[in-house]
Amino acid sequence: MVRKIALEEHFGTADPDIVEQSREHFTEQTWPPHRRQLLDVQDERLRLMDEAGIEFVALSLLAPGIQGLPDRAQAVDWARRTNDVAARHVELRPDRFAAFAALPLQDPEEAVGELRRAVTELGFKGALVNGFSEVDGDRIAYLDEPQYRPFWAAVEDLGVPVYLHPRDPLPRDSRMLEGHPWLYGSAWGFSVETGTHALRLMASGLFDEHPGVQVILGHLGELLPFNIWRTDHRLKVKPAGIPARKPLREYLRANFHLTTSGNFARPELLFTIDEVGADRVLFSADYPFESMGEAAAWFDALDLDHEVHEKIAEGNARKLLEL
Ligand code: GRE
Ligand code: ZN
Repeated sequence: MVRKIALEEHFGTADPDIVEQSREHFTEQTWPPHRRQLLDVQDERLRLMDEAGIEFVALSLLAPGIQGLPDRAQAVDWARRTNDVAARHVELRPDRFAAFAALPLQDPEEAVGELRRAVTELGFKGALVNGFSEVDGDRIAYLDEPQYRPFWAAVEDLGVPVYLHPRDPLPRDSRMLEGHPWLYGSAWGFSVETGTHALRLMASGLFDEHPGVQVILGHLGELLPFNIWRTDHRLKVKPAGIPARKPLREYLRANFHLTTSGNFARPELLFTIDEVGADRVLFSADYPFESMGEAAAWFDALDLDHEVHEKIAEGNARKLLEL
């Protein structure tokens, strides 16, 4: 068994009642066990980690989490309370758990304050943000927008990574998916939404202004490694006013880390290593939406060079999270 660290592993809380956000991804039969697994941190989760050889996990709130709360005051309150829950779990088992903060990005100043509190007072290792934030009813805000530059400055200053985790696009913005419910969620929509958000970050010039920022993407990079060359290739013909100074592929190779969460496919992994390098690929499962056992059995059996296998299993995570 290969000793591993995992970075996209979710929990939920019943107080505040945010766990119900995940119900829509399951059937009547499959929801109760997944609800139980989201609420559990110290019991079944630790047993499954032991069985899978996952020594250490960075916990994060489920999706869309705080990003899905259009009421600012509620977003601020629930972010604090769910971060306090995560902090208590880490305090009980600091040898097995760390945490990524949930942030009320509906209010950029509050988000910076909560990130600073989480990192400097609670010892969190970064933040996990579930894509765009719903703000005051029907507005949505992406992280490349100018009101978030102070947030990114704080991220760079604190030296912690931000995990850009999927969420679904809103139905009103999704004529492309309309009438085909299977195109929503983790089967497809999550990756298109999140990969597009990541391209917006790259093109915005964010990483020219804050070259120290590191963004983590799950699911082997949300389709980007396979298409980034072509994106740059076509943008040479028509740059369309992009503020970024470099080809986007350079940011993918300098400002992103990619995890194996929910994408347990050998050719795709080898391709991703080839595209961004073995130092930027990290093991993860995506529990409890995915099985830690399945992720680990696939990963452990890979015929990778020993040094590469070890880096992806835990070495890269130790460096990135300063463990
Ligand atoms: C995820 O966290 O990636 C996830 C969900 C819901 C369903 C599937 C899935 O939040 O992978
Ligand atoms: Zn996830």
